[in-house]
Amino acid sequence: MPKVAIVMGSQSDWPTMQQAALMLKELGVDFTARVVSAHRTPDLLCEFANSAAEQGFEVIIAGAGGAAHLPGMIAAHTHLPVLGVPVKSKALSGVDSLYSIVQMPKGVAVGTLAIGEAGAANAGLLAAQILAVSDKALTERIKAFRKAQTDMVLANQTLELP
Ligand code: RP5
Repeated sequence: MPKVAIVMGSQSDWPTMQQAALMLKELGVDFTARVVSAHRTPDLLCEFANSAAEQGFEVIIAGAGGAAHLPGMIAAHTHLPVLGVPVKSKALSGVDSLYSIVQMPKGVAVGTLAIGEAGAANAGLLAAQILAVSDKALTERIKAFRKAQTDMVLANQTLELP
């Protein structure tokens, strides 16, 4: 049973949210991904969030754009940690999504990542880091990922003028 659920408000969020999925795959963390819309499928949202812990999920990644209620509404229905990804919107470039997700009132927490693909990838990474607190093998895989990243930067110091 996967411990991470990736949910998003629309199919159109998948090009962004697949970065979370790719990161989890790279780190060897099982996940499920599905579309759950706060305003188009509100009953599904409640059903999913209310039963997420019973289903065995331990972390939820929720991405949405525009008036992005999804992460906050999911967090309102579950005690599981929710990581919110502001998807870049057409009208306001994701600043609307960011403000909608990040400004949670006191008492219900959403951990908000950066706008767009970097935020989605880091949501996957952070979900893995949360699970790694009680998973030594995953901790080692995350350390190896970080070391490979560091080694790549150190190995490429070529800074040529055109
Ligand atoms: C939000 O509205 C979704 O998360 C998406 O980012 C945005 C636009 O959705 P579509 O009109 O592309 O389905 O609910």
